[in-house]
Amino acid sequence: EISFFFPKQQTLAVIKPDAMDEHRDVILEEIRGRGFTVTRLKETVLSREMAEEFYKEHREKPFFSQLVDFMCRGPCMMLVLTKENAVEEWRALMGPTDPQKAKETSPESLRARFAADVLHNSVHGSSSEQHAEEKIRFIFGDISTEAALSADEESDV
Ligand code: RTP
Ligand code: MG
Repeated sequence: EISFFFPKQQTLAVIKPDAMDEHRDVILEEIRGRGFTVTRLKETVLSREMAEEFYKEHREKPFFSQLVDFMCRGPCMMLVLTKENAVEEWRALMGPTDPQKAKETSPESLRARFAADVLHNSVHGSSSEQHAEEKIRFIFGDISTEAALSADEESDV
């Protein structure tokens, strides 16, 4: 089993507003089926300010205001996922940003299956371990990494 070589890691996953009504449960099933442990879980409607802060790296992009509108238009599901190599594995399960590309290169991925277009693309995942730590702290406050890594499934929704 190759995962033996990877340390346990945490990543932040978000089920975006476009996927909450119809695809939330199947995405959660898929997450657990792929061996991720959901160590934190919360449903929340982001304020405009929070959405802007969450995606501040993209402030200068032409799609920024659309992205912020989209992210706070309804509830999101925020999850901390724990697994060996979680950051990379969750990005792989999501698939490429653009679902058109996802359909070509990774038809099994969540974005290939559920996303409508490059903006409304159903899921978010941290792009690095450092990014994950920062965003988990932003969304959940200062949770202890060690406690989260040893925790069993938790659902406080
Ligand atoms: P994410 O951060 O949400 O996990 O997505 P990502 O890394 O695959 O893509 P990123 O470049 O970080 O873009 C963040 C989100 O902005 C929206 N987007 N819209 N209209 C567009 O061309 C465009 N490009 C990106 C998507 O919602 C994307 O996930
Ligand atoms: Mg990104």
